[in-house]
Amino acid sequence: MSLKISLSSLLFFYFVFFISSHYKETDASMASKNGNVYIVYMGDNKNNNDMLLNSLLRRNKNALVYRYKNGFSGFAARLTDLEVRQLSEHPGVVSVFPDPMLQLHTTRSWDFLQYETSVLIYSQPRFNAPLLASKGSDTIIGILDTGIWPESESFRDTGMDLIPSRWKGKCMDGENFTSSDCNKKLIGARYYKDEDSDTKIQSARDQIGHGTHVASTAAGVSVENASYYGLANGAARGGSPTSHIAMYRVCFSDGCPGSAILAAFDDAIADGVDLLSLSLGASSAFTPDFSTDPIAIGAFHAVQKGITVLCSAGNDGPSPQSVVNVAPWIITIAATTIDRDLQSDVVLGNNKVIKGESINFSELGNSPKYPLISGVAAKTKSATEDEARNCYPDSIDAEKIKGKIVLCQHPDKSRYSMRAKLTVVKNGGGVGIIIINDKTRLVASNSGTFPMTVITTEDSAEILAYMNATENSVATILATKTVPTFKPAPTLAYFSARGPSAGLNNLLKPDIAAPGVNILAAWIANDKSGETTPEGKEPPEFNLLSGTSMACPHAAGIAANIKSQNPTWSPAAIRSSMITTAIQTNNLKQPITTQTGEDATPYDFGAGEVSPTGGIQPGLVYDIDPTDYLQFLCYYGYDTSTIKLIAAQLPSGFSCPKNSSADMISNINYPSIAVSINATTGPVTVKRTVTNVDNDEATIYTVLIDKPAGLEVNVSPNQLKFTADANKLSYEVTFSPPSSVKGNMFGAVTWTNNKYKVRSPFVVSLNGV
Ligand SMILES: *[C@@H]1O[C@H](CO)[C@@H](O)[C@H](O)[C@H]1NC(C)=O
Ligand SMILES: *[C@@H]1O[C@H](CO)[C@@H](O)[C@H](O)[C@H]1NC(C)=O
Ligand SMILES: *[C@@H]1O[C@H](CO)[C@@H](O)[C@H](O)[C@H]1NC(C)=O
Ligand SMILES: *[C@@H]1O[C@H](CO)[C@@H](O)[C@H](O)[C@H]1NC(C)=O
Ligand SMILES: *[C@@H]1O[C@H](CO)[C@@H](O)[C@H](O)[C@H]1NC(C)=O
Ligand SMILES: CC(=O)N[C@H]1CO[C@H](CO)[C@@H](O)[C@@H]1O
Repeated sequence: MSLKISLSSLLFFYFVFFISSHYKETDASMASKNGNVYIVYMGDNKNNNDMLLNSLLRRNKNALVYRYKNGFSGFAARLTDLEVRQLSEHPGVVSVFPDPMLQLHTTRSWDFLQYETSVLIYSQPRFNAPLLASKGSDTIIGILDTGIWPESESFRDTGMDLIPSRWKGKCMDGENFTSSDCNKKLIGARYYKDEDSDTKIQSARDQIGHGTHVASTAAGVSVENASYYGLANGAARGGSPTSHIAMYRVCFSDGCPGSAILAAFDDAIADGVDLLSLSLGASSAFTPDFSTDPIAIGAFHAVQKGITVLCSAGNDGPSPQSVVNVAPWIITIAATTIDRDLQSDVVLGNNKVIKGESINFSELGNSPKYPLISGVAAKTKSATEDEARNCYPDSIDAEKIKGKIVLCQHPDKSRYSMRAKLTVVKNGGGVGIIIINDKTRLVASNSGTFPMTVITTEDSAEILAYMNATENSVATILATKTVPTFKPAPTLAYFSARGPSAGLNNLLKPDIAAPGVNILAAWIANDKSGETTPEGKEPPEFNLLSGTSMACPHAAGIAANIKSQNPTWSPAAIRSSMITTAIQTNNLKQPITTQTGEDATPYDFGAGEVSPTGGIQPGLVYDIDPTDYLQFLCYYGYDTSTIKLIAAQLPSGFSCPKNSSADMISNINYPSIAVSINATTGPVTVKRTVTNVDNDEATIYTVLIDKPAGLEVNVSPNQLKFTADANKLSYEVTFSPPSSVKGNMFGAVTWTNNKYKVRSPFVVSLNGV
């Protein structure tokens, strides 16, 4: 792993932030791609900005890349090592760090691609589920992504409200994009330059498709009869079809520079967006400190100004501690499957049908007439059995697989991708490939024109037994079909990043899960890439994609609906209403499970699957004042003087408690609870405050505790009596750990009156003795 930033700047990071343990050395994905571009972050400190910048520009007038001055203060510039050192030591500067390159959170590789439509499929009957106003939503969702394809049907503005008068944003002219491409649906489009390349299109026009897909998932209007070449056919519509969209193009084919992300936050705050949705982030291998993470910095200032920020949790699951975008001011979104399966079955010569998953354009037909062979039976002399079983390049004898369907293992940590294996079989003259992999079974992979399907290990036993028992075993791979009422759903997508967050045991992340597998949404109209447009076909208007990238805009659409019905609510109140109304059961009325079939825990899906409408009337909310996040920074390890730079308008007399420690993070008024207990330290008590947001003035809530055996949980008081004068009440939860137990214990504290259920998941992690 290369260490691209200078030693002096590293020393500086240690020196200023006192949190060296959270600062891991640069990972390749975070190393500055823009050569010597650095971000100089100056918090809320407006005045010093001009002075520092002017003296820098006197030295080198081409140094400046971006200047930040609306939402927060600072700049991105080309700097020498000496300048980095000097700026770092300047009293008005919070941090100086190399411009990182962040990545989109679509599927990690071609290994899992793309489907679906309506968000509102897990709607469970709730007490008094409110009807959404069909008109009148004034909400503006800002999206930081790859740009947008304005001609897509999803962005028609028929029936849309006028552009809100408070909107101050722009629809920037650029290459192949003019201000007339905006309308009452797409009200803003900005783009940021790609420092590295002159050849890429300089405009908000999407060249990749991701931004178009995400924007239509958040707020696209309903388009009838949408499909991906006939698959997943139905009406495609966004989570909040009445909301306006503002696109900020910050990503390019090689990623999303942190300097551009900050420029977009800076603009969006001034433009007047209500929410921001980001389907991108750093790799989980790199855990940036909050003051060197462009998303954490930008989101912090947005939230201070009342803008709700939602981010994808990342696709590095299912390993623990893979979740990213974990700042407490961000709503962090995990991904689940939906109740539609893209099924591509294998039919054996004995007419047995094995269920598989993929998107295929094959023409093998229904008759099982193609000889079956396993990779290992087609081994070349030089290859090992294991390599051949896995269909690695150079391990398969082309003579042996000609005209046959080849069975290939694909363990989770396979050295080669599914695509590489497909190529091996295709180039060797095979007619189809059956891949054995348990995790990807529910996430459709697009195999283009070559027949492919993915089956589970359990199902593969049947094929192997048939092959073993039959001299001339044969099979076919059937056309992909959409199974519309697949059960169980939702389940956690295997790629969805998991908690706990590294170095932050006292805050539960991810917050909530939303549909992110096989999502059907708008696409760019000129995509000729083989991955999306099979040979000989016209590009599709809609595409199927998977990733927490697809889950985040679903949640953003729902958050926008909550905001439009409750315009005065803070970002924390919006998050609280989503978390406390989340759903934990699937369409079999069983607990939602993970890819392994085990019950999902809060480390997998936070509070559960987001409810499409429940959050509009949650009963109670756990609110957080923006200044409470400054307390968080104290507990996390920042000192008072750094916090003074980050937030200029501190409450008078603000200072970090002398005994600030990570344990105190558990006491932030978060709608979920995470405590980390050392069994020898005894019981731990956390405090929460709830606000009654229902119209009913007097009401009594009582507590229900769902706890695992062995853990003692006491809530005091166990009744909350709200009146017209007392709409804000506090309670305490005490967790008494069992002796000599290690690991995590999960449960929930639920407040209920006869109308609402307000549920907070908790996790107690026991260090043991
Ligand atoms: C430019 O926009 C038109 C649609 O107005 C589209 O057909 C064309 O492919 C676009 N070109 C690029 C390079 O995006
Ligand atoms: C729906 O789309 C398919 C092809 O995608 C087309 O054949 C069919 O005519 C369309 N139906 C309607 C009602 O537009
Ligand atoms: C194949 O069949 C033989 C005998 O019928 C049996 O001993 C062997 O275990 C079978 N192998 C597999 C992989 O099913
Ligand atoms: C920290 O100190 C404050 C008084 O300044 C006290 O109220 C609080 O209980 C202490 N917290 C811890 C965790 O020691
Ligand atoms: C638990 O706390 C005790 C006393 O504070 C300390 O000696 C011990 O090392 C701690 N154990 C762990 C696993 O943190
Ligand atoms: C989506 C799609 O085109 N699926 C195709 C899969 O393969 C069969 C033939 O085996 C086609 O009929 C389907 O159209």
